[in-house]
Amino acid sequence: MTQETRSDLELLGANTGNCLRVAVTLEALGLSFRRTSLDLHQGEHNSPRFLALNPFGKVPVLINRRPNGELFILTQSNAILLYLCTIRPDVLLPENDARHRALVMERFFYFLTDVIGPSGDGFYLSQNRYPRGTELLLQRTLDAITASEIFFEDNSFIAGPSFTLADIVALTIVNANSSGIAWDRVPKLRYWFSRVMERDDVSRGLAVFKN
Ligand SMILES: N[C@@H](CCC(=O)N[C@@H](CS)C(=O)NCC(=O)O)C(=O)O
Repeated sequence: MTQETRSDLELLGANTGNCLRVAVTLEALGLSFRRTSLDLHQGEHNSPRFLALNPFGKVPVLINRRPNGELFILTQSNAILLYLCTIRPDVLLPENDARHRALVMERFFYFLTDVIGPSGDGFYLSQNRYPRGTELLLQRTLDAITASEIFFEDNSFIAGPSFTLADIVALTIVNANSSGIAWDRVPKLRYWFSRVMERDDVSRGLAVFKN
């Protein structure tokens, strides 16, 4: 494991979508954190030291060291995102505008369940050599990305006029599938993607686990 920079927050992970969502969120919230990079190919996520943190043997893991030395550990990427938003409220998730918050959650869950879900299952089938299933789930992922074109008003973000958690969830999976997207069919998505990928916090977050 490679460790960098001291802080009360430590993110253990690798260069995968579930970890990058968290890394971009930490950067977008302006939270300093220590990165611990695990080599999944070397099985570092199955070491006794890591399994003591997350018995499921999966990344990401967030460790929050409290001032009294107590450790608070979270092991699900999307729970980590929501927890981080409570540390810096109203930056990526609206606090007081119930309808805007609901819209952010609607699109946050759209990308998690309708895009990232099939994408993850397709990856699993590809690893287990089911080419037809892999192909079908990739197409389902790309179709759901294409359908997200309806979320955009002119110059807007995924869930309204500001950059939110929904944009972070969307941009990591759109980025991972960018070569398969028929960009000429989704001009609003294309314009949004070019703008979010130019953001410094997004660039820093996407680079966190590039060794
Ligand atoms: N539901 C979990 C999934 C975590 C997950 O599947 N992590 C992958 C990397 S993206 C992993 O650790 N894979 C290693 C393995 O399963 O052996 C989350 O969202 O955090």
